[in-house]
Amino acid sequence: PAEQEISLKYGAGRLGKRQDADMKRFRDNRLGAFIHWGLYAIPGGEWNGEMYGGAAEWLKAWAKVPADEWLKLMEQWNPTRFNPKAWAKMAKKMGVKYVKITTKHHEGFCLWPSKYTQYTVAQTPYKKDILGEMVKAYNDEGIDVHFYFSVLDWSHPDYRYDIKSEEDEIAFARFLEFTDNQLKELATRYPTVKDFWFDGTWDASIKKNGWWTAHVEQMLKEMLPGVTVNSRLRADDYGKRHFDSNGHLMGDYESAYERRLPDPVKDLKVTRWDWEACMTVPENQWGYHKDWSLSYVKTPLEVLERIVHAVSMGGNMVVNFGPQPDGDFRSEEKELADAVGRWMSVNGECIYGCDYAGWDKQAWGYYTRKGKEVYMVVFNSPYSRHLVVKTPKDVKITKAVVLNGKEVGVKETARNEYNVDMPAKDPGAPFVIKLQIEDNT
Ligand code: JFZ
Repeated sequence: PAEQEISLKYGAGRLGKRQDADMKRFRDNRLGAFIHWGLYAIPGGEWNGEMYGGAAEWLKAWAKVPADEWLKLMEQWNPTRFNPKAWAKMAKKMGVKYVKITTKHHEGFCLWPSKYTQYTVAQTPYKKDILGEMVKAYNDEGIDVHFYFSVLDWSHPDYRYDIKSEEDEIAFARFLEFTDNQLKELATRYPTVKDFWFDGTWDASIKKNGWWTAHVEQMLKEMLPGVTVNSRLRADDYGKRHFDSNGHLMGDYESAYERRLPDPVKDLKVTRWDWEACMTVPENQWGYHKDWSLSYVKTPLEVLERIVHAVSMGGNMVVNFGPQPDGDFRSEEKELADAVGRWMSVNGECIYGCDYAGWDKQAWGYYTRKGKEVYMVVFNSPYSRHLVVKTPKDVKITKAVVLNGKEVGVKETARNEYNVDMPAKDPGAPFVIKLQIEDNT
């Protein structure tokens, strides 16, 4: 660390990207699915006859439902149409390489039979370890499983939003021990888990216990060598989150891009670290909500563009699903998964293992890159039928081929400027042109 930096006990443990095989796998996967599933799926945004437009997984807060009343929903947790193999096949077909599962959301209900609380799937009519069933089914399809875990826990009497008294301190210390136990339990029961994605870490109580966030990261890494942890877990000695007081990223990848993405021209700084964005399909619904007419629902095309946008800037994209209480997916989500999968099966080469290309963004779309292969992902076809490409100094284009299609013409129009032709027949959907280049930089 440079001299002007302050010394931190709980700051970034590492400078720059992790370069080991597990991190490379995380990064190369690029496309993931989020599964938000919990008791909130049962009311689906409706409480006592009233429909709430806010995020369905926050309904307990919107409708001001006391914890004990909310947790009675456990009596109704019985997803009779749940078919983990079908879930895994759906993910596989969509082309996602990993799935992030809510092991426990803010409500406190655990999808695994935790021995540290009574609020688990084991105490419902379903009884079985539903998380274990998911982990096995996804892993059997070769899909990595990541765990979402909310530290904030509305079911636990020892949780504190802030520490204002000695009593708070004692209660919260018990809570942190409970959380450690749950995390150790998850790491022990499901040793194939590749990643922990922490949430619910924004409260003053946690910011005042930055040491604990560093401890959790270390504990999980000792138990599960190679495991990755998101930046959202972390706070430093001064309660600074994601990036420490010296501006260095904590955890292995940045996880603050939520329902938004960095600007492809102005925010290129993100290409210096690993990051993962996540998105909802309606405006802001993670858990199942009965009424999707309450907000704008993104089309498959808009979802695809966000996936490509993230990868073009060296990030991952996680697309959210909120399964129904019966264990099936709503038709809109099935159709979306199909549409994304159809595109990925033709064009996945420009996503998996790809990174920021380092070329100036053009209005027709995005570049991605894998070593010497540069991909043009075209979302906006120009009337001129020429796709303008500007290459960095000493980089020449020698050939352009449509992925799973024909070669297209390339004309040099000025130094380091080219016109790449559109395919003869307009594909009518986003398409990818792979460039062969001569790189003498
Ligand atoms: C959190 C949760 O509250 C929400 O229910 C969902 O699980 C989502 C993935 O994560 O919501 C957040 C957390 C962080 C930000 C925004 C919403 N943020 O950093 O902007």
